[in-house]
Parts: sequence; structure tokens; C-alpha cells
Amino acid sequence: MKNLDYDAVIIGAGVCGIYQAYKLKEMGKRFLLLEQGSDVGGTWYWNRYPGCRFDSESETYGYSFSEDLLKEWNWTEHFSPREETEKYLQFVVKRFDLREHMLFERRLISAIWNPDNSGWDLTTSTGEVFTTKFLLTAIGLLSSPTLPRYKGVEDFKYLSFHTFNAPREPVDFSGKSVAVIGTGATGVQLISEIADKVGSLTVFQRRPNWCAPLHNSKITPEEMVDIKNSYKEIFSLCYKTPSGFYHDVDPRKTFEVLPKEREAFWEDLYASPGFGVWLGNFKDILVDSEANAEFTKFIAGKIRQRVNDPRIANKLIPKDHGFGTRRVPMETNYYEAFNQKNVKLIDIGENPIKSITETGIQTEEHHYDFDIIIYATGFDAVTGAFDKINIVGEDGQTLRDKWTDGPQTNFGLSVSGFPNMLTLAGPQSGSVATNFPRGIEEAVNWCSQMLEHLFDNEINYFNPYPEAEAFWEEQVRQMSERILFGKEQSWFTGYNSNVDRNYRHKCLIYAGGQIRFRKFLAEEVSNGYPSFIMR
Ligand code: NA7
Repeated sequence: MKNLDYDAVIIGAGVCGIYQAYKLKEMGKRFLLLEQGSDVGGTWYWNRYPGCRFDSESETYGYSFSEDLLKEWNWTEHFSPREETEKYLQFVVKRFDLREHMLFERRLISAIWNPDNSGWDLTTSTGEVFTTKFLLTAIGLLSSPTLPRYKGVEDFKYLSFHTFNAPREPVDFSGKSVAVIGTGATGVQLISEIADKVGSLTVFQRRPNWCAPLHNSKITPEEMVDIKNSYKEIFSLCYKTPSGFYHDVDPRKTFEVLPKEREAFWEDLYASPGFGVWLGNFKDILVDSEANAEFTKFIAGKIRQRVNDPRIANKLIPKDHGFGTRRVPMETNYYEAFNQKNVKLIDIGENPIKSITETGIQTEEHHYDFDIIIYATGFDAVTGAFDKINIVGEDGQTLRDKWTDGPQTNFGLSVSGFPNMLTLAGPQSGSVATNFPRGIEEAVNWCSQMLEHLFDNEINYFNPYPEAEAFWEEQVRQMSERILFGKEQSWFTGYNSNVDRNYRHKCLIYAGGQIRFRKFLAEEVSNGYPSFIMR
């Protein structure tokens, strides 16, 4: 290790990279963290669009590793807005003196495996070169935004941006005529937030999603005291659910319950905060089509109740998939926004967008003038951030080439042919399908334990066997087929109409839940890392 600059280099200063930095510091290793942005925060640094917040209960989103940290930090809303989460991550970095290990405004351009010193040669966008024994990627699942491929996107002469790259300074929407393209979780948050702040809002919807109310509220100082006294139980509860949230499935099946009781249960779920309506529902809702259809009818009824114009309500009701089989956007008055006179819904299935012009959007039927166009059009999810880096492993193969037909990994955490690399929040990982910090703490803990094993035993090289990847691919496939979610087109299953891919449908995450995932990881350790060559 003597010729290398670092024992480990982490890429990315989001939730995952920050925790990995804490662990390496605790281990007393020489490490560096490279970050493309000008500060820490990852997702919470970039997505500066109005309305951005997480859908996890705040007290379940913070790190659990330090009792002092838990005592010192106060959340002010049950579902924290972006600004507060960004401040929290800045606080953590300061609290544990991690900033001295970080370099900002450095995008990793290439990572080339160097067999001569059994390490990685890294080159950044600033032209700096670093060498490291271990490469730890924490580059995010949703960090490679994609714009639509409409003609003229570059031609619009006023303000336009993708939500991920929203301006750092707040945008003044008052009196402006605004277009939003895209109605996924991001578009839904944005539309709800700005509808009453703009002059006029025109929403271009291709496929509607099934949305449900978030029911956010303030956390009072008294509530925060209770939360602090209950952290042990809170994290223990999250540990026991497949998703890492509070919400766990109800053990009953939909049709075992009398219709009246069923309705009452669903009304309660709909009136409760957070993902309970999705993750705390009857156990067959997300796996059985008939059960799913029954609940889907209930939610469709809710949309009809909330939207005054039945034709608009009908457009907002998805027809191509059942509730919860794509990511459920959580909303605050989203449906009510369409009752406002200044909000218009354009169904681009009926009236397709032909181009973006200098002054607005040209559909087949009409030209619309705008002051601002916002693209809430999603991401080249999960693998996109990897594809942007020239990662070259053993035998000169690039990771991009290796994954051309979809990601292949060992537990979503390492890749055969790319030695000494851990993909902390990588494709096919179980941690990425959970309440993110809960899954991430587990993944980082596991990777850190493996790193300690390598350091302690002076192991300079690890590389997973191809057979281990084939085994994991099969696990990913089986879990994806169990649930209705695995059958639908969404970013989880590799769908993005704005990206060319060799594959059309491939589950990019391990959907078996954190309990199963944890078991695989524990067995790997107790059996002495059988899926890796180590030397
Ligand atoms: P999503 O969930 O991928 O949503 C993207 C939205 O943009 C979705 O409604 C798309 O419609 C729409 N879209 C994408 N391309 C186009 C074009 N070319 N024309 C019109 N509409 C388009 O991304 P989000 O950012 O909302 O959410 C990502 C995750 O962030 C979310 O799951 C949370 O975990 C946080 P489509 O469905 O493809 O018809």
C-alpha cells in the first residue's frame, strides 16, 4: 500500500458517502472523499425545486449510529423539507470533523484499475490524479437527470431547468406562466407547492401516477423530546420491517376482511401520515392483482372526490397500472391544485408535444407561451451515474460495457472484474429499496466490516466470482417477479423513455426487502466471504 495516496477514496458526499467517511475516520484510515457539488448533501444538495422533501418520517431518516447526534439534532417537520435535511447533513459533517477529508467541485472522470499497485488511478474534472487501494462509490441512484428528447429543448429563451438542477437561488414565480413536464414523485411535489404561487401553471402529463396524501405537520418541541426518548424503539421497529420504515404490511388478506371493515381500514390509512397506505396495507395488495384492483378502485374514488371536474379527475386516474405498482408520489393538495382556475392539465397522450420553441411548447393542437419551463422528467436511474464515469477494470473492460445488458453485481455491492471496488449504494442492492438511511447504514456497516477484515489480514486484492454474480442476479429476478411492482414500467425496472438501453425491462434493485438482504450479507461474513477471491 506504500505507493498509494489513500487507503480508500469515496465518491459522493450524500447520505451514504458521509456515513462511509465517518466509518473510515473511526477506523483511522487515510481516505479522501470527492464530491461534484460545492458542498455536502447529495440529493438534498442538488434538488432545489420548490416542494422537495422526503417521504420518510424525519426521525427514521436521521443516522442512528451516534446517540450524541440523536440528542443534538431537532427535526422541525414530520417529513423534513430539503433545506432542513441539507442542514442536517452539514451538521453531521461538522460534528464529526469530516470536511477536512473532502474535496468539492471534483467530478470523477475516470477510475482505472492499476494491477501494478493493486489499486485505482482516479482522475477528476479538475485534472487531479489520485491513487487509492479501495474505491467506494456513493454516487446516488437518482443523480443523473434526463431531459426529454423533444426538438428545441435548447431553444427556449427564458428560464428552463430540470428539477435536479433547479437554480440555487429561489425562483420568483409570482405572475409567471409556468409549464411542468412530468408527473412522477418530483413533479407531484413541485406542482402542489407552486400551484398557488404562479400566475398560471400548465401541467404536461404523459402517464398519471397513483398519489396519496402525505399529511405532513410540524414537530413541536414536546414531540421532539418524546422522539428523542424513543429512538431505541424507533430504530428497532424500522429494523424489523422489510422496507426500513415504520409501516409494515397488515397480516390479513384483502378479501378475508368484510367490505365495511376493509373500507374503514383504508379510510384510516388514507388519513394517516406517510407511506402506510402503500406499505402498511393488506398483505396481498402489492402481490395479487385482484386485491390490488380492489384497493385501486378505492383510491380512484378518492381522486374523484377531490377533483371537481370529472373529466380532469378521469385524466388524473392511471389506467395502465394498479396502485403501488410504481413508486407512490406523496402529495399535499396535489389533486386540489387542479381545481384552481390558474392550473391546466394537458394530457400529452391526447395532445402530444411536438417541440419546445423559443417561447414555449408546441403541441399537436396548440402553441403555449411560457415564462418558465420545468422538466420533472426523471433520471437515468441507478446505473446512470456509473455510466458517466470511465470505470475500467481488469482486462481493460469498462463497467459501462459490462453492464450494457443490465447491471451484474455481487449483492449490489461489488462487481466481478472490478477489484477493490465497493458500490455502496449500487444497482441490485437491497439497501437502495428501503428507507434510504436505514438501508445505507447496513450496507456501509457491512462494507466497513469487510474493509477491516482486508486491512487486518493485509489482503490487497478482492474480486467477486462471476458465479456469485449469477447467483445474485437470480435472487434479484425472483424477488422482482414476486411483486406486481416488478412487472410495471418505472425507473426501478430500468424504464426511461429518454435513454437508449439494450434492455427494456430489468429490475435494477433487490426487491426482497432488508430482512432477506441482511441475511445474505450476514451469511457471507460468517462463511468467510466465499463469494470473493481475496489475496
Ligand atoms: P420519475 O418517477 O421517473 O418521473 C418522471 C416523470 O416524467 C414521469 O411522469 C414521466 O412520464 C415523465 N416524463 C419523462 N420523460 C418525458 C417526456 N419525454 N415527455 C413527457 N413526460 C415525460 O422521476 P421523478 O423525478 O418524479 O422521481 C424519481 C424518484 O425521486 C422518485 O421515485 C422518488 O424516489 C424520488 P412517464 O411515466 O414516463 O410516462
